[in-house]
Amino acid sequence: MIYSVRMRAAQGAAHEDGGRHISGAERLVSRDQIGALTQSMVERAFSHSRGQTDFINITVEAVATENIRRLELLPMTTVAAADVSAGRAAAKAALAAAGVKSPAADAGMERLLALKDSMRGAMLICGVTGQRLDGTDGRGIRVSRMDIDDQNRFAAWLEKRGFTGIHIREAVVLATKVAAASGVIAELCWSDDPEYTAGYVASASGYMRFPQLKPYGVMQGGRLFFIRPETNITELMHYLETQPVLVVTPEEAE
Ligand code: WAQ
Ligand code: MG
Ligand code: MG
Ligand code: MG
Repeated sequence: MIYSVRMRAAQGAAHEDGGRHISGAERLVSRDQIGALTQSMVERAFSHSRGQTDFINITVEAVATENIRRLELLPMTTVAAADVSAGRAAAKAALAAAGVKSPAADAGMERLLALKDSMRGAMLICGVTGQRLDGTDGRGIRVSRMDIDDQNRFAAWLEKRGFTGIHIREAVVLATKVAAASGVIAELCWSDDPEYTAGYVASASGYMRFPQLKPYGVMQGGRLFFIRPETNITELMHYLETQPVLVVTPEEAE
C-alpha cells in the first residue's frame, strides 16, 4: 500500500476561508516514510519565504497500488535568455511550438500577471481562445497524487545534469503528469516563491526551463494548463487531482 501525503499552508486563515496561499506539497510514500515526511512538511510550511503560516492542512490517504500509472520523466532542457522579457518571449515561442495559439498564450500570461497574489492551484486555459475553463476562481486545480518512483536514482540523474534544488525536482514530476493528460497541450509555470525566478514550458515533447520568467522578489507566480477545446474538463480535473502517477527516471546510457 502507498499513501498520498498532501500539505497546504496559508496565512491569515484556511485557504477556503480566504487565507493567502503560502506553501503546498504532494508526495506518494510508503507507510514507514509518513512520520518523517509530515514533520518535514510542517517545517517547510513554517519556514517559507512567502511569509508566516497560520494554517496547515496535511492529508494522508491510502492509494490502491493497482491504479498507479507509470510515466517516463520528460526530457529537460534549459533555455538561456538575457532578462525577464526575453525569457517570457522565449516561453511564448515554446508555447506556440507546442500548439498553443498566440492569442491564448498572450491572454494566459496576462492572467498570471494580473494575479494579486498566487493561487494554490493552476488555471485551465483554452489553448485556442485563452478563455478560463476550470471555473474555480481564486482556488485553481491542484495536481496531486504524483511522485518519482526512486528518489535516489532521480536525485543522481538530476545532479549529473546540473539540476539542483527542490523546485526543479517537484516541478518536473508535476509537469510530467500534466503533459500526459490527453487534453493538455502545454503548461506554463513560474514560481510564487520570491527568491525563485525560474519557470518552464512543458508539453509531451519535453520540459523547457527558463531561468528568468519573473523579477527577483516578486510573489506572484502560478500555473496555466493550456487545453484542447474539445476536452472533457470534468475528466481532466479528475485525472489531475486523483490519478496516482509514479514518474520513472530514464535509464542511463552507460
Ligand atoms: N497543482 C497545481 N498548481 C500548483 C501546484 C500543484 N500541485 N503546486 C503549485 N501550483 C501553482 C500555484 O498556483 C503556485 O502558486 C504556483 O503553481 C507556483 O508554485 O526548472 O516552484 O511550487 O527551475 O512555487 C518552476 C521552475 C518552479 C523549476 C515552480 O512553483 C526549474 C515552483 P511553486
Ligand atoms: Mg511547489
Ligand atoms: Mg498532453
Ligand atoms: Mg511556491
